[in-house]
Parts: sequence; structure tokens; C-alpha cells
Amino acid sequence: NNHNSFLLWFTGLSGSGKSTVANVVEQKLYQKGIKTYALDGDNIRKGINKDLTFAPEDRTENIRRIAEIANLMVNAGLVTIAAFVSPYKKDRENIRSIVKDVNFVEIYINTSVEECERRDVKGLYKKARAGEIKNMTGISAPYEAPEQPDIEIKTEEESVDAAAQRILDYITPKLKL
Ligand code: GGZ
Repeated sequence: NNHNSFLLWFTGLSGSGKSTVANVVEQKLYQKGIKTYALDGDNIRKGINKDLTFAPEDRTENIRRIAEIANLMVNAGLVTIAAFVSPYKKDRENIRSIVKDVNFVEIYINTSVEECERRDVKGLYKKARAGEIKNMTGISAPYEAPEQPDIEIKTEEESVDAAAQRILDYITPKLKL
């Protein structure tokens, strides 16, 4: 088991702040000279997974493929960061079995649906309320919150920088520099 084989997996609602926290974690790792790669909806759902919708079985396949890609990246020596809604408990459990001996860190970005809807950065909640989007997580599709995440971040109570620093503090003692 290579101590640098880390997969930092962010789960949470759309607009919860997964990418925002993940980006700061990536910057902080870069400053330490640690090579990272971040997987997110922009580089995955627009590319390799563009055939997939937000129906439950497609979300499952989305997460499965991402886990396989993350496994390759971690094995190539990158601290890999993945930020996906990943709403199903069984799909997140499946990631662990795909990445096997990789250190899998589950990070729950716990932001209430009320707050995500207030932020509505992309206008998706408004569309979901209007019935223009089906299967919107938190509105018309479930989010199964992690019961025992490795790290839980409440963005309504903690700053982005403090949250990112807490993640750094969790993994740095385990990193081989
Ligand atoms: C949830 C949706 C949906 C629906 C489009 N439900 O905030 P965003 O925009 O950038 O992040 C969301 C992203 C979710 O894709 P994931 O691949 O992370 O989802 S999953 O893990 O469940 O497969 C959101 C946007 O896509 N989006 N429609 N119906 N999020």
C-alpha cells in the first residue's frame, strides 16, 4: 500500500460547495509540491460520461466509471480528488471495493437543501421547482447522507479555508513526502 495513494471523495448536494472546497484543497496540496488531479462534473459528465442522465441507474454507472478512472489516476501517483453528488450509499460503498487498497477518504459536504436552494448558483433548483428538471437531488430525487463520513463539513458554519485546512490536516500525517 503506497501511502500517497489517496482518493479524496466529496459527496453532497448540488451547490453544497464540493468543488469550492475541493479547489482549495488542491491549491494547498500544490503548495506542498504534491501532484493532484481533480475529477468533477465538468470534465467527466461532458466527456466520457456524456451518455449518462440523472436517472438512478445512470448515476450508479456514472460513479462506477469515475471510481475506475480515479483508481487509474491514484495508481499513476496522483492524489485524486473527486467531487460528485454521489447520492446513493451503495454506490459510494462500491467505490471502496473498486479502489481496493487505495486510501479512500469520504468527505461529506453537509449543506442543507434550503441553503443550496437559496444559493442556486446554476438556477437548477428553480427549474426543478418549476418541473423543468426531473430527478433533481434534494427536490425530486433522494440524497442518502453518509452516516460515518471520514470528514464532515458544514459549510453554513465553517469557512472554505478552515474546511480545506481540516482536510489537509487529516491527510498530511499519512502522506509520504
Ligand atoms: C443533481 C444535477 C441534475 C440533477 C444537473 N440532480 O451543481 P452542479 O450542477 O455543478 O452539480 C450537479 C451535477 C451533478 O452531477 P454528478 O455527476 O455529480 O451527479 S451524480 O453523482 O448524482 O451522478 C448539477 C448538475 O450536475 N445537475 N441535473 N437532476 N444534479
